Amino acid sequence: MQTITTTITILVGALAVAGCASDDPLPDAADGPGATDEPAIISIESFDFGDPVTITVGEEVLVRNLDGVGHTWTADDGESFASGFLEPGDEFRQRLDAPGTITFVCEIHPSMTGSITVVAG
Ligand SMILES: [Cu+2]
Repeated sequence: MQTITTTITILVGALAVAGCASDDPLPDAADGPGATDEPAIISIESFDFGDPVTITVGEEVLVRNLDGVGHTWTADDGESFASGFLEPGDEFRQRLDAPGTITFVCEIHPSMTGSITVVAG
């Protein structure tokens, strides 16, 4: 009888350890393979491009106009990107291959500015 009690105690102890092990945090899906397939997103909302964005060379940016009026997403350097007129709800996707920081503006509302940094991969 003493032996059975000891065995049960050991089993319960082993289960408790296994339970603790399963509490380890899972790898963040955003860090896994395929994460780079998702573009960085710039949402235009309330006449604001939001916070500066950083991407790696070769990645894409998706600009979404969530406002009820039209905007543009236009690089100040005149060549990196120019979305043209984005109607409310429109999206514009752009891949960027040159490292550096690009400032941009809405040509319709010059007070709307922002920047994106492209870092070498
Ligand atoms: Cu605008």
